[in-house]
Amino acid sequence: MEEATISETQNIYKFKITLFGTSNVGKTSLILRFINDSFVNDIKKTIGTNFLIKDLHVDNKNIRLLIWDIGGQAQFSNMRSVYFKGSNAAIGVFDITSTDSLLKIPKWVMSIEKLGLKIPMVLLANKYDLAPEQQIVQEEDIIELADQLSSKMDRKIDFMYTSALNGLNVENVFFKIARMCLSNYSK
Ligand SMILES: Nc1nc2c(ncn2[C@@H]2O[C@H](COP(=O)(O)OP(=O)(O)O)[C@@H](O)[C@H]2O)c(=O)[nH]1
Ligand SMILES: [Mg+2]
Repeated sequence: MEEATISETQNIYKFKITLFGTSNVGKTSLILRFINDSFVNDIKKTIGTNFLIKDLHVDNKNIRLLIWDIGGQAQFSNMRSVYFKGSNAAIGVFDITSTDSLLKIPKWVMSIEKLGLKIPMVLLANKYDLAPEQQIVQEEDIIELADQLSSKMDRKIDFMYTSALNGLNVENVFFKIARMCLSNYSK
């Protein structure tokens, strides 16, 4: 007799995770790093919206993350409600070499909030593999923004340094988000 797979015998928690942030910050690369443990140097600009699936085992629970990668259209604010609909968590990404990419984050957070989504959020300071002199966004500015958003949103919004290139913190981020979704779910 064949053994039943875990999915047949146990509950799977399904969580939709949406990534947001301006283009070129590394959203697609972070997802590919997490899903395939790979880095592609020349990925084409994400067209449309795609999602990828990753199954995790967290705190003895089976979790399926549906990770949504934003495409060109969702950069337009009128498309965002479609993109964020039903999200259980959101990950905001900026690039430590681009102040503009950090400054774009609050707009996104506000548009998620406007949709009435009280979901967990994490900010990622990506491309941390680059040489320190290439880091233009200062840590104190990141902390200040995260604090401002936290008080506005009335929940803690943390940030983490990541690199899709060398994998720094990539797994940690998704496991952290999965845990946040779980604890939100069981409330
Ligand atoms: N050095 C470095 N480059 C990265 C990293 N993540 C992405 N990139 C590069 O940044 C560019 C934009 O990445 P992409 O994933 O397409 O960004 P997206 O537009 O936010 O999806 C590409 O040339 C990637 O190779 C990273 O962590 N470190
Ligand atoms: Mg992309």
